[in-house]
Amino acid sequence: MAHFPQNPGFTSVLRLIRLQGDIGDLEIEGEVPAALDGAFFRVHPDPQFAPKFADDQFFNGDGMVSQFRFKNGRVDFKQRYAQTDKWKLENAAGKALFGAYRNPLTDEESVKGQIRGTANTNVLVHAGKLFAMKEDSPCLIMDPNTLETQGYTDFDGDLNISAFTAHPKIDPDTGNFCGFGYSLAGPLTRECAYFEIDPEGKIVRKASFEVPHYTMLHDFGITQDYAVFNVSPYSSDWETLEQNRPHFWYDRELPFYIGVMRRDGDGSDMRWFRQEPSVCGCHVMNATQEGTKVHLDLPVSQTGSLPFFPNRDGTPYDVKEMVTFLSRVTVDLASNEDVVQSITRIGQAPGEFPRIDDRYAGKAYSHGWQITYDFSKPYNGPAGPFAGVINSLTHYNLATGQEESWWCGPDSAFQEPAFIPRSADAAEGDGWLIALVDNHITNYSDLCLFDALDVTKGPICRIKLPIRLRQGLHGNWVPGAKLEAATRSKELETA
Ligand code: V55
Ligand code: FE
Repeated sequence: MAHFPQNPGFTSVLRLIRLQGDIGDLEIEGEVPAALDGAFFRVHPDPQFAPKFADDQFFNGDGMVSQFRFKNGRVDFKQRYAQTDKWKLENAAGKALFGAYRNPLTDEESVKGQIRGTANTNVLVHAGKLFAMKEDSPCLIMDPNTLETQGYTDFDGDLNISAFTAHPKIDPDTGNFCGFGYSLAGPLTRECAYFEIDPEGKIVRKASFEVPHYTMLHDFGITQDYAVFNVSPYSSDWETLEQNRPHFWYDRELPFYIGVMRRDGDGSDMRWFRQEPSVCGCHVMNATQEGTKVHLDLPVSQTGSLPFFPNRDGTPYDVKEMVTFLSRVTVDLASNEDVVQSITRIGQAPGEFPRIDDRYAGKAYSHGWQITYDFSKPYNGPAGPFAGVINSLTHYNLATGQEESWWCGPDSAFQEPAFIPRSADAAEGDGWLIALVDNHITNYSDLCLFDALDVTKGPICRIKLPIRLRQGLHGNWVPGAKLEAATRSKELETA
């Protein structure tokens, strides 16, 4: 029955995994620090059934959530599908019912109007729940200990919006989960919302705004006072959806914008600062405020950086222009002109998947990390998308401008890292970086721990899986105390 497309999106390095299960006491090379108590969660797209269209986008796969639980020097692995409404409907039917990425026109009649989300983009524990997130749909709740799915939530009716972010920020001072939603009035619309959820799970702030053009509003930054957005020249239209072409196209004639609004307002103060000729941004490292200035630090390319969202006019991308360099984009709220003040390169090693010590979200900070492309190094693995290019881990000391990298060797590629503080009150950057290193020759993944401020010495230990996980998107570390609190509150609920 299962005939998956025989093309680079589903074969070789991108072959599907679809494995749910548990492996206790994973094999370890080196020593896992005994004091490390918590879990690393991450997610990858992994279509449950052969897609309706052979050219289906990587971003359309059902979310498969992995949990690596660390305690007493031992690591246990657990992996489950995020059982979205889509997953359940298709599971019952035994086949795909939903069509192309972000295109409801391609769905079967039987599922028209159902939530199309795949929960495949990010996972993070907040208010005792695991939030499994996709930017086109509400927040899916899972149990952070068992990975059982509870279902979509509207936060007791207080967050009645059709789409939730996949790139929240946790305010280190309030513990609030800061997020947004876009395309809220239906496909291709400009309506957006900003919201905050307190540590108990209550909605405490809500604001609305509009983007200058419909776009993929993928990530953002917070500062103490502001929410800071980046709008790239990605957009779409009904003709594109009717013809079932890739949902997003890139039009470099459109401006790039930075949007700044107060976090404590209703959104009516939102200001959009234009940058022409446009550049392209996506993921955010951090945002900071300095007097009347607001900085957004993010990898920036000169043109679209996602090859499966093509140029609107059909011309091929210039590969050199697609490379992303860590940059600081600055706007000045005191200026009367709605233009970006400056874009300055702050990192030399090209890369993506920016991370920080999350205790410094929105604050002046010195340390950032990305997985990076060292084009000078050889690669032994098979050709194809995501193959062998993200081969290094780079630490950027933004205070000194120094950078240090570690190359993972010719057989492997990195997935997104996350930072783990050594202790709750450790200095900024004092701790570990955790990242999957996928070996494309042996087809095993190692979860590696690095000394965050000295990545050059390579992993201090490798936690070895007997399989290779599929290329994923995002994930986060959660301390053990939060997982235990989640267990206790669940026991109370069911007592
Ligand atoms: C991104 C990823 C998505 C998506 C939209 O990295 C944008 C960008 C995994 O899904 O739906
Ligand atoms: Fe992302």
